[in-house]
Amino acid sequence: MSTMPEVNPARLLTSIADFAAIGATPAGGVNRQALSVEDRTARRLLAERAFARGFTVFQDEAANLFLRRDGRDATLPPLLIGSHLDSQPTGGRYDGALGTLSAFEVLEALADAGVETDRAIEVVAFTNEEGSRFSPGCMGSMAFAGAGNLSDWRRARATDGALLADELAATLQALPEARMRPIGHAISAFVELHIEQGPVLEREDVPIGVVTAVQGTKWLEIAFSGEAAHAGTTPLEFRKDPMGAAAAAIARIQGDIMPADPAARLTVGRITAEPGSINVIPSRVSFTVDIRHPDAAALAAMDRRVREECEAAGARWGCETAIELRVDMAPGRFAPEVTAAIEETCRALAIRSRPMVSGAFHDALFVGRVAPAAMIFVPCRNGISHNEAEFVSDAHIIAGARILLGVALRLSAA
Ligand code: HGY
Ligand code: MN
Ligand code: MN
Ligand code: MN
Repeated sequence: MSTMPEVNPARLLTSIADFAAIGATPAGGVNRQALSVEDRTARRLLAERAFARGFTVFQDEAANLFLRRDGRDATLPPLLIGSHLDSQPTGGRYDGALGTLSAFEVLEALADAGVETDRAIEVVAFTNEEGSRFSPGCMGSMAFAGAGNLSDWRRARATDGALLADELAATLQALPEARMRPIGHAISAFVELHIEQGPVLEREDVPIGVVTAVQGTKWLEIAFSGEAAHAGTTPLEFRKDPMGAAAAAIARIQGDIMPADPAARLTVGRITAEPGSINVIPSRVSFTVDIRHPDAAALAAMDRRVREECEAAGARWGCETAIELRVDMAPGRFAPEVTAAIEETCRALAIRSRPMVSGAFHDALFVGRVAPAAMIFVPCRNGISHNEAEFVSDAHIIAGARILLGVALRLSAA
C-alpha cells in the first residue's frame, strides 16, 4: 500500500552537509575536483547509500555513476535525474551536489512511500562537469551523448599533471561493486536540478527557474612564445615579450570586445608565465579565455575577434601566437514537454516559477542532444557560485527537491 511520497527535509539537508565535508576547504567551500581522491570518496559514499536502499549501481567507461531504482516495466527506458559531484578548486557545496543529492532524495522518498513507478528512475553523477582539472568540462555527459571522443581525452593531462586515463581507471577500480554498462544507454528524459549561479531568481524573489535553454561556450587557450632575456639589460626594442602581448590582448578582450555587447561574457581565468622569475622576461605566457553568448553567430563573431586581437598583439610584441580551442559548446534549447512538466508541477505545488536561459553550461546541455531534457534552477545568495561563499537557503533546497520529485512522478509514468 503506497502513500503520497514526500521529500524528507532533514535527510536531504544532512546529506548535503555530509558531502560538503568531502573536500571541505577552511573557508567553507569544497575542493572535490574531477576524478580526485575526494571525488572518489564522494562517489563511494553515494554508492554505499544506494546499496543500502537496494538500488543498483552502474558505471560506464567515462566513470559516469548511475543509481537505479527499478520500475514496474523493465523494458521501458529509465527516467534520468541528477547532475555532478565534482567541484571547482575553490567551489561551493551546492554546485552539482545539490542536483545529485536531491535526485537521490527523490529515490528515497519513493522508496519510503512504497511507490512503484512505471519506468525505472536512475540518478546520475556525471564525470568532470567542471572541466577545471581536465578539459573539457561536461566530459562525462558529452561522452554519454556521443558528443565527444573519450579516447582523445584519455591522453589529457590535468592541471596537476595527472593523466586522465590513469585517473579514470583509478576511479572505476575504487568502486568494484558497481556494474559496468555500455556508455550512452537509452533514457526517456533527463531532468537536472541546479543552483542558478546568477542573480536573477534572487533579485526577482522567485524560488524556481524553469530553464528553457543554455547559452553557448567556447574555451580558448592562447600561448605567446617570445624570448627569455635579462630584465635589467634588455632594451624595449630588443624584447620579444609574451607578457606584453598578453597584457595588450587581454586589455582589448575586456576593454573592447566584452563592453560591445551586454549579452557577451568573456573571462580570462588562468594566466601562466614561464619561467616565472621576477627578473626574467618570460619565454612563454599562456592564458585561457572563456567566451559565452546565447546566440551562436555572436559567439562565433567574438571567437574571431579574440583570435584577431591575439594575433595582432603577438605580432606587435615579436612573439609567436598559438590558439587552441579547448571547448566548443553550441547554445542549446531544452524540450518543451519537459519544461511543461516542471511548470505543471510548480503550479500543482503552488510554487512560483519563471522561465530562463542558463548562463552556465550544464550536463543537461549534452544529454538534451540525445533525449528530451530540461533543468530546474533554485536561487543562490547574491548569485554567487564557483566561490566558497556559495549559499542556498534550506527553503529553496526543499522547494527544488519537491519540484524534482513531482516532475519525476510525472515523467516516470509510461
Ligand atoms: O562553467 C560552467 O558553466 C559550469 O558551471 N562548469
Ligand atoms: Mn555545476
Ligand atoms: Mn560549476
Ligand atoms: Mn552544470
